[in-house]
Amino acid sequence: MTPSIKDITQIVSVGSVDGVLTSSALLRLIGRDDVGLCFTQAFAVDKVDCSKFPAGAKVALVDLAVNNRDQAMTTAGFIARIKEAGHQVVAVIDEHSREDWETILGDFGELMIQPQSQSEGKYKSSGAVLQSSMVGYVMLDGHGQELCQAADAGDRMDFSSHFGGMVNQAVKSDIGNDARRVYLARHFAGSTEADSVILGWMAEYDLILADHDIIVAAAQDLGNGIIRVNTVGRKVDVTTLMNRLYKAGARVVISEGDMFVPALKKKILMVAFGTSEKLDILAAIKATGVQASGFAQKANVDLQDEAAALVAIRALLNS
Ligand SMILES: [Mn+2]
Repeated sequence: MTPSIKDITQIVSVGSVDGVLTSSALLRLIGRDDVGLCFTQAFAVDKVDCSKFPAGAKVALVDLAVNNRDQAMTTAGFIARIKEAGHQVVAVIDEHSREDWETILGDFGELMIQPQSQSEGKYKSSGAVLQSSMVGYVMLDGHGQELCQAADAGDRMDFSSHFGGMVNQAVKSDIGNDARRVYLARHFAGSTEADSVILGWMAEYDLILADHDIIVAAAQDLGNGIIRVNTVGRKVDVTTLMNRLYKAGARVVISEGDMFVPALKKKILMVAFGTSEKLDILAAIKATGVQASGFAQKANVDLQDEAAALVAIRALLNS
């Protein structure tokens, strides 16, 4: 017998707004409250504990891309561990790359919902993959459709929808806290309005936005489109703060703040150079002999190296 959506007993989802809301819509479709739900990231699936799934679980993966950096170690290993533990993957609700999933799974014969590729234009989110896979089933009601649409908008940084706005605020005020994501997905599967717990998390985010206002008001314009901010002692949603500064015209943002350094296992005061442009900031800084970590568009340097790094960045912007 072909398994139905209602047979799913475990969801493993990425913790994006798309992932949370698509999982919520999926829970609504399944319609039971004994479904396991955990959140992860594509590069962290090796940490998912399959022994905590219900016995012989029928597993749906949501918004989970194949980890291209280390396929064999992570995604393929994860799928193998799921099987070894006696579970079965029955749905891959993901828009990142159908081809990558084909490489990992071989074929999609056992899947009731198959992964798609956003590059083909139709599926730009997991919400869209779930919504379109339900055409003909007519099981997704208005509430469920709205969850999928909010998920879809969220993948384009549009959090103006009813559900997207609430989930974005509640998640981003404690970004590493997956228990919030589980609570939100379960809550909105059955309810359209936030409860007092969720309202409290959203209020925390309002405090972060207030801190952003203070930080932006005190920002220094160093010329050449370089803006310097100090985030010390403030709670920040880095992505939102940086986007705000880039939208206001910053080409490079220098951000002084406490940064967690894994090698030292503690936070130290550092300076980050960031850009939204296609510039290799990290290479430019390293070329001057200054020690830097990070990636092309975001380089972290020690406070005492800021001046030297700034010279390199000015030259890069002028070139
Ligand atoms: Mn997505």
